Amino acid sequence: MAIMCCFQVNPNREMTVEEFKARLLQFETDHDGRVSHDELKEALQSLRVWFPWWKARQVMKVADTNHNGQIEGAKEIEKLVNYAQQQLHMKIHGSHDRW
Ligand SMILES: [Ca+2]
Repeated sequence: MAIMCCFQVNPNREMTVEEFKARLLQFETDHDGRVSHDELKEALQSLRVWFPWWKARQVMKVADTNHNGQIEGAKEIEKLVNYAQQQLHMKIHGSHDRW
């Protein structure tokens, strides 16, 4: 896909919350503003996270607080970011307040 070439994030590099969110939105293919398990899996895969399917499942368990199968809204996304930082050891920083 053409859009992929313009937005490369080095997975070993530190990134901001905004960059992480942008990365997620890149894989948010149905453009409903929410991130499904499959979309999350694709995003994790692109960040070279091991076992992306399983990790995405773990993230959904933690972050999908209303259990609708989608990560949406500031609260759920904040949980997703926290999980990525703490469990996936991604170097994401920046304020969560802006979400
Ligand atoms: Ca949800």
